Amino acid sequence: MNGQIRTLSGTRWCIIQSRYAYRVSLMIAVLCALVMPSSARAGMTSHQYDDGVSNITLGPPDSFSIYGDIDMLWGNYFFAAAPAERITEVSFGLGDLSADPTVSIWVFDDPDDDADPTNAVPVFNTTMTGTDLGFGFNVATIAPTLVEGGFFVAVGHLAQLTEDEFGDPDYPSPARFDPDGRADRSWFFYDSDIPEENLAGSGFFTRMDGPQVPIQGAFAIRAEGVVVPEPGAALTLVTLAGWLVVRRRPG
Ligand SMILES: [Ca+2]
Ligand SMILES: [Ca+2]
Ligand SMILES: [Ca+2]
Repeated sequence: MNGQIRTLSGTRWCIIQSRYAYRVSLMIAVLCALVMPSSARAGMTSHQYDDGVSNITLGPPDSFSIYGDIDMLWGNYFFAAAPAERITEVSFGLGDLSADPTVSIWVFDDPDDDADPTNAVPVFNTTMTGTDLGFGFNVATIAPTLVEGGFFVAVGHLAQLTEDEFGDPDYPSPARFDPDGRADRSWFFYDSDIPEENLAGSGFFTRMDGPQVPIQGAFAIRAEGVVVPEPGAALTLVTLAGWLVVRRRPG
């Protein structure tokens, strides 16, 4: 009898385990179905307007020599994948630089997402030594920086005033751009000291398709990010995981 009871008990246990295993398998399948679309969106994203051949550079005109050194900021306005991204890498092409080759890297989030960065808010900045690599890119790995909707990624450099061999004023031409890229997402700013907290207050700024721009194009500035999972998917995951734990106790 004890043996039969053990057998029956064991059989019943096996059935329960089978049902439990079936339920678990089913729930895992549902879980995967719900999470997979989110995981697919949660991959790396990249943003760029240039085609890899950015053969024109931009710098202050010689007529600016009355102002001395010119602080420059130039960048591209992008839209994050929904609902948000964390930007992890900024890469950029450069032309010739000042004797001090320091460049600054900036990420701004635009609160009204209107493709105009002049009211965008700086959310990340750092500096590094820049190099004119021709069509190659300087690469900056940055602390993951949250952006939502429209955001602006820019590079800054102080264009120092020097003289050429004829004694005429001479500025470097550090901002590399691609005349084949869309110009309506690229902007640049000039001032003696760019007010990054209030770009609209810069002494001069324009979109790269503005009337004062002789050659239009898109700056050779790219950004990479990681999509932030949607809160709804995360909540579903937690809820189902909780259900699995609760159901497991009777087994
Ligand atoms: Ca090109
Ligand atoms: Ca924004
Ligand atoms: Ca704006």
